[in-house]
Amino acid sequence: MVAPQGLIAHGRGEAFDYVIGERTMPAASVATLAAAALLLKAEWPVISVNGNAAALTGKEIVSLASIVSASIEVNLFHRTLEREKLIARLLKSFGAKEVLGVGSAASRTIRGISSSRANVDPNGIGKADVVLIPLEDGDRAQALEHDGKSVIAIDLNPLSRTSQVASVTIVDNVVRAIPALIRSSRKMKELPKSQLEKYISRFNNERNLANAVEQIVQYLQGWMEN
Ligand code: PTJ
Repeated sequence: MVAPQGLIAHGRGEAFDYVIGERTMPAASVATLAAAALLLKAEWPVISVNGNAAALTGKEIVSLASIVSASIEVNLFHRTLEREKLIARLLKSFGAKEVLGVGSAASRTIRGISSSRANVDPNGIGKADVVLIPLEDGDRAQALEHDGKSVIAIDLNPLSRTSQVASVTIVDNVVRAIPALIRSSRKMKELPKSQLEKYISRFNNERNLANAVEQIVQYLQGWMEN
């Protein structure tokens, strides 16, 4: 399921996890509330799954999708039909009823994406208004935002292109971020849309990313002093 390059991506993530102290920073918790509100308020929320996300949090992604009524779509950078099928099979084994984006189902092309991540399912990411993209860096987040969608990114690197252009970036490890999103979504599920809107409108991704970097610096300063 995981591309060989996924192992390098994993190591890149681990390096950042060490400098954030392998814990959920306050900035990530703030972003999680905005992300849960966005998912719950969305008309067509979609969770995009790549090899790393499936291997690390496949089970939790299926739970989250059911709580926020999101579709699940496989979308790979290193696309092969074999990997798509393996990932879809894993997600189905965790209870997903439908997994979009496999093979010829990914028949719509999003403009501005240079990789095969541009190919999406017209019934999934193609028509989504909110897309959750865990664990990736690249040009897709910007292209999806240009296509009128709100992107929620989960990325340990607050400086990545994806982190910088998403509507909401959760700077945390997916293995902590998805369970936290599940907890928040469960608590916020019954809130009226006006209340959800407040969580969204009060959130500023640029400011929150600056807070995340500040919290990393504080953590490292504390570490050097001890
Ligand atoms: O399965 P595929 O074919 O779609 O390929 C997926 C990978 C991950 C190989 C592909 O998207 C890729 O090469 O990603 P990058 O460009 O290495 O970016 C991965 C991003 O995820 C980096 O910014 C890492 O910091 C971040 N990251 C890595 N591990 C984690 C993570 N973020 C959150 N949690 C992690 N566990």
